[in-house]
Amino acid sequence: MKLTYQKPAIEWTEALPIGNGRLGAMIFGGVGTETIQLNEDTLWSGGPRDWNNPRALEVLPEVRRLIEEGEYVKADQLCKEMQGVFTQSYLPFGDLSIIFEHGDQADSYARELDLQQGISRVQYKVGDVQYSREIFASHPDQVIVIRLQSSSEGMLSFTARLDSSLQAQSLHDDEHWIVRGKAPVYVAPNYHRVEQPIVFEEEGQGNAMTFEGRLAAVTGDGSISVDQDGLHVRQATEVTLYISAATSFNGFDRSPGREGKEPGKLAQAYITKVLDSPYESLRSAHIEDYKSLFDRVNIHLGERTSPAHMSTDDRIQKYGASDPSLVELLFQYGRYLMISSSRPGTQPANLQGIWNKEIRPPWSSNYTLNINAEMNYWPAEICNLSECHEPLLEFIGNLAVTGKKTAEINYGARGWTAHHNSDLWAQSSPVGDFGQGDPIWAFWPMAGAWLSQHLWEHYAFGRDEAYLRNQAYPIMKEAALFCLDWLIKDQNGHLITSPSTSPEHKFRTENGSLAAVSAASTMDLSMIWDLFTNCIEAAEVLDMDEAFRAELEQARSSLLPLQIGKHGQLQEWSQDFEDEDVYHRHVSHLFGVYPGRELMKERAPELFTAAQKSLERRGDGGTGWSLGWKINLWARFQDGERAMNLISNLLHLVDANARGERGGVYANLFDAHPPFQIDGNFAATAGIAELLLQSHQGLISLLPALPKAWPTGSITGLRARGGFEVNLQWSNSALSEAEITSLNGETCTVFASVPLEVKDQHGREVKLLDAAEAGCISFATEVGVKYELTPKLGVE
Ligand code: FUC
Repeated sequence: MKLTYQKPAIEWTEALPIGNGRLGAMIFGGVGTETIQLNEDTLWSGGPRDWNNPRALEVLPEVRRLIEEGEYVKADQLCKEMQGVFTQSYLPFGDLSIIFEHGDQADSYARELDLQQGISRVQYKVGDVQYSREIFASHPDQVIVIRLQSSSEGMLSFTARLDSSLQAQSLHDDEHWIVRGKAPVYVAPNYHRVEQPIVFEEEGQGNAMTFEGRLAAVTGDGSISVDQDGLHVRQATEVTLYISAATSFNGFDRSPGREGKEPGKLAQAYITKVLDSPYESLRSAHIEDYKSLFDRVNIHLGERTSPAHMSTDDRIQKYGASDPSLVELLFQYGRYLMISSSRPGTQPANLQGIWNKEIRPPWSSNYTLNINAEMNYWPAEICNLSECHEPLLEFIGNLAVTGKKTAEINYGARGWTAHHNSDLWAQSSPVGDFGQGDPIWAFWPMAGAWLSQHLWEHYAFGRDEAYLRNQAYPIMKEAALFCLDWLIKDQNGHLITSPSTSPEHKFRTENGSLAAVSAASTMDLSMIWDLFTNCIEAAEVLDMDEAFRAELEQARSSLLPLQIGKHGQLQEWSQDFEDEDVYHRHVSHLFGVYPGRELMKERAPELFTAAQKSLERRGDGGTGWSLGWKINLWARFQDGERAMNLISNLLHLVDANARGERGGVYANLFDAHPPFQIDGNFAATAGIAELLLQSHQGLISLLPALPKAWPTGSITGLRARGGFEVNLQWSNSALSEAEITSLNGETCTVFASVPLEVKDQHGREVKLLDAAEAGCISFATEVGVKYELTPKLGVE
C-alpha cells in the first residue's frame, strides 16, 4: 500500500499529497531544495454576498412559454437573465521551501507515500551520509510535521521559509517564521475573461479573509536561528519542523474580515501546543488516528504482477489494470484521499479535494454540484468512512439556508434550491455573472434534490434515527417542497420541470441548431423521484407527516414517465432529440441506475435495458470522472468485464500538461480530467466496491459483478445499507465465504449466485425466514453479532 518513486517530483502532479482534512500539502521531495505546497481548506476568495436575481421570476413564465412552443434557442437566450454571480475560488496557502547545504547530488534516492500509516518519506545518500525525511499531517494535533534526519552526526544544515503568493508578508519573531496575508475579495473563474480577474481590496476596507502560517523547528543537537531570510538550522542530526496555518473564516454567513476569527492566535496556539510534545508521541497519535479509519477496509484482488521495485508511474504506464495490486492501490488511495481531505468539522472535499496550487485553479476548484461534489462522496458510506461524509452533510445544511432565499427570490418557491456551482459561502444561485454563462451548465436548479440523497444515504447505511429526525429529514423535506413548487403540469396532466437541462449536454432542435433548455430532462425526473421516495421512506421511519407523504406519493406517480427513444436508448430529454455528442462525458439520464435506485432490473426491466443501451452508446471513453461514473454504472448493470475496461481506461498515465477529454491518472495517481480533479479517484474507489457488494435494492448482493481478472480475493469492512458490515472471500471467481456483522439488528436479506447457509459467530445454525425475493435468503439478526455465510456443500 505505497506509492513509490525513484526521483523527486518536478510537476505538481508528481508530488505526493498529505492532509488532515483541513491542512493539505503536496510534497515534491527535492534533494537540494524540498518544496512543500500548502493548503488550508477555508482559504477562499470573497465572502457572503447577495447572488439572487429577482429578474429570474419575471422571465420565468416567458421562458416556459417559449419551451412549450419549441422555441428552445430563444428560451436559452432568455434563461440567461435568470443568472447571478460566479462563485469564489479556493486558494493556495503558500509554499514551504527547505534549502539544504548538502547540495542536490544524491544517490539511492527513494520517496514514497505510505497509505497504511498516512506518512510520506524521502531518502537519499550524499556521499556516505544517509538522509531521511518523514512528513505527515496530524489530525489530532492540527499541524504538519516534518522530521529530518542524517545518519552521521551534525550533517543537517538548511534554511527553511514559508511564503505565499497572495497579498502576504513573511516575517519572524524570535522562534517562528511567520507568513501573514490577505485573500482576494474576488477571483473570476479561470474560464471567464475579465480585465481584472483577481481583486484585492484597498487598504483599510476590512472585508477580506486574512490568514497566518507559522513554521518552527526543534532539534536535539543543532542550532536554530530565525532572521529575515528564514529559519536556519545548523549542524543538526535530527530536526523536526512544524507548520501551522489558520484563516479568519468564521462561517459561511459571516464576513471573514469584519466578523472573522483571529488567524494569528489560532496558528500560534496550534504550534505552541505541539512544540512541547516529543516527536514520537505526535507520530503515534497521528498513526493511531489515521489507522482507526484506514484499517477498517482491507482489499486483496490478486498478486502483484509488476516488479516489486517498479515506481508507481511506471506501473501505471506498463501494467495499468492488469496488475491487480495496482487496482487495490487505486481503491485504497481513494479512501486515503477522503481521510486526508474530509473530516468532521472541516470543509467538504472540493474539486481538488484540498490540494490546489493556483489562485485561479480550473473551475475555481469549487463545488460543482451537477456531478463532481456528490461523486466525491460516493465511497464514503460503502467504504466505511461514514464520518468523513459529515462535512458534505453540514455543507448541505448551509446551502439549505442560502438556497431558501434563492428559491423564494428567483422562483417564488418554497423550500430550498441550489444550482450547478457553489463555494465556501454556500452560493446557491445560478452562476454566469448575470447573463455571461451558458445555461447548459449555469441553469440547473436541481442540486437540492441530488444533495439530499446524501442525507438519506447516510441514514440508510448508518441507521441513526436521531440524525434522520433532527438533521437530515428537515432539509430533505425542504428540498422536496421546492420540487413540488417547481413542477408544473403539461397538457396531459403529467408533472414536468421547465426550464430543464441535462447537465452540460445540448440537444439538436428540429432545424439542427443546438439548445440547452427544454422541459423535463430525464435527470430532473429521476432525481425528483429519488428525493420524493427518500422523503416518503424517511417520514415512514419517523412516523410523521402522513399528509405530506401522501402528497409526495401522488406527485411521484404523476411525474412524466421516462421514455425509450428511437435508438432503444433511455431518452435523455422528454423529446427524443438527437445528442449534441453521443459520447458526451455526462451520463445524467442514468442517475436512476447509479447513484439512484429508480431503475432496477426487477422493477423496471425495459427502462433498465434502455439505460444500458444508452451507456453502450456513450462508449468507454471520457474524462477521469466520467470513466469513474461508468465503472459504477456497469457495476449496477452487473457487467464486471465492462467495468474492468473502464478501470483499465482510468489507469492510463496522463501527462502533467495534457488537457482535454481523455481521462486517466497522473504519476501520483491523482485523477486526471485532465486537468486534475479528485472526483475520479473517489468514483473509482466507490466503483470497485460496487463491483463486490451492492445494497440499493433492499437486499445485500454479494459479488454482483466480479471481474474475471480477480478470480481469487477478499475484502473486509465494507458497509451495506441497513446497518451491516460485510467481509467477503472468493476463489475460482465464486464466493467462498461471507461474514456479515449486524450493527442494528435488522433482518438481513442476501443474494448470491450460489445457495448459502448461515451460522452465527458461535457456529450455531441460523433459521432462515421466508425471503420476499426469489433466490435470496433472509434471516433475523441481533445487534453486534457476526453471521457466517458459506456455500451449501454439494449444491450448484
Ligand atoms: C463540469 C464538467 C466538467 C468539469 C467541471 C468541473 O462542468 O462537465 O467536465 O468536470 O464540471
